[in-house]
Amino acid sequence: MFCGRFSSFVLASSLLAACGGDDAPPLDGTTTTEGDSSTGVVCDADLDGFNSIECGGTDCDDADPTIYPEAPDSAWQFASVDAGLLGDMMVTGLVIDGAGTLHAIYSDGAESGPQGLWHAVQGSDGTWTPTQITTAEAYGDPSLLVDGAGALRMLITTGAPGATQVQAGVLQGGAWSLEVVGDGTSTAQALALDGAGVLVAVTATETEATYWTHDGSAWTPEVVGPIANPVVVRAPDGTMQVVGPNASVLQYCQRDDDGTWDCADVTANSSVGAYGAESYARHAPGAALHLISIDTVDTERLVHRHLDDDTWGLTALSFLPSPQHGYSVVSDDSALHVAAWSEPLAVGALAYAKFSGGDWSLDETVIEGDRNGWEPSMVVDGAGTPHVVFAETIQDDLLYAVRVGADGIDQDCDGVDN
Ligand SMILES: [Ca+2]
Ligand SMILES: [Ca+2]
Ligand SMILES: [Ca+2]
Ligand SMILES: [Ca+2]
Repeated sequence: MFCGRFSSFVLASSLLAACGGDDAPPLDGTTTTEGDSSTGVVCDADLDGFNSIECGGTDCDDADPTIYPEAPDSAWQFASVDAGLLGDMMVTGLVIDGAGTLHAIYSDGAESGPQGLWHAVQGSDGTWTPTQITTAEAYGDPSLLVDGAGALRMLITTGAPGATQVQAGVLQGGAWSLEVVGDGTSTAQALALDGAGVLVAVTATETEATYWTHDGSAWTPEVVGPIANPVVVRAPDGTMQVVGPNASVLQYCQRDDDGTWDCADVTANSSVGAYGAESYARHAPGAALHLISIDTVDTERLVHRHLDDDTWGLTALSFLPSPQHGYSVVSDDSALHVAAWSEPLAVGALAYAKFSGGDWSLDETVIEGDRNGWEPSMVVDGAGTPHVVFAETIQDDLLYAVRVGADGIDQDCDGVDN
């Protein structure tokens, strides 16, 4: 993969020969600005290590050594959000506010003793400033949104396993306040705004999901059904839906106008794996309901289901790593975006994929090798650019990544600038 990435001054004939393939020197093997001795054509005038198309190579004759067939056309750029405090139990959340500012919520993941809950804000220069909110015995995945008044809201699980509670937080006047929503063994699942813009939340025990409506001062519960680890979705017509596993069957529930819930199976057989809990559901693109979940029909894998004309289509996302858990799905008006990481720790990679125009049109690695990407949380801004925060547990850092897209240059010579 490093062929062609050497600076021109280190290009030697031995390196070029090792690169081979499409860009092996054509004709008599000469690849220099001096031209080919049999034709007089200059095959690699820009000395990027790739011969021009005219010489049978794949370089786009750009006269630029930084533009060549293996150059990354779009690149992920990284920044540290908070270095040096991560533990193996950390969780993350990410949201973008009305001013376009990114906010990350995360725990420090300490395995013993209290964990810290943190809020980091990205400044206009791209750097992040963390502030500790509070501490608790442990934290579960935070759900974040910006409400109709522009306030940052959080739903999070606190407490040790077996004695958890769900807390809701709001950032007002620069300070966070937290209140208990569900006590006992409840865990936080998701925050959402309903069709009328009212703040709602879904929590769950191991056997039952509860839907909560916030009237501005108090939370009112409704039982949804025997669903563990649900997600909540607002349909285009404002109807609220909850999806999650009932035992090993994935179920899909809709809220009627009178506040009752009707549930039906998504999967007719047992195919939701132990981590089907990680299912996510979104309405995008268009009006179809799309689910991304972990399924174990053949082997543990991420799958994409989409409800079209009362039939669930199914696509295995074999181009993404099979995560044990930990992936993030978001949508905008035109696309679904997935960030997923894979085990094992030492070689785990973070990957990104995009569904648009009826296809998974893009899949690529965000980070791999000597750095990994656990517990990703993603948002997509108004320009369709994905932003991700994740735990990098090899060098011990909470990292932020953004995909820098079209820049007017077709770096990889495939005819498309993206
Ligand atoms: Ca060239
Ligand atoms: Ca070139
Ligand atoms: Ca390109
Ligand atoms: Ca480009």
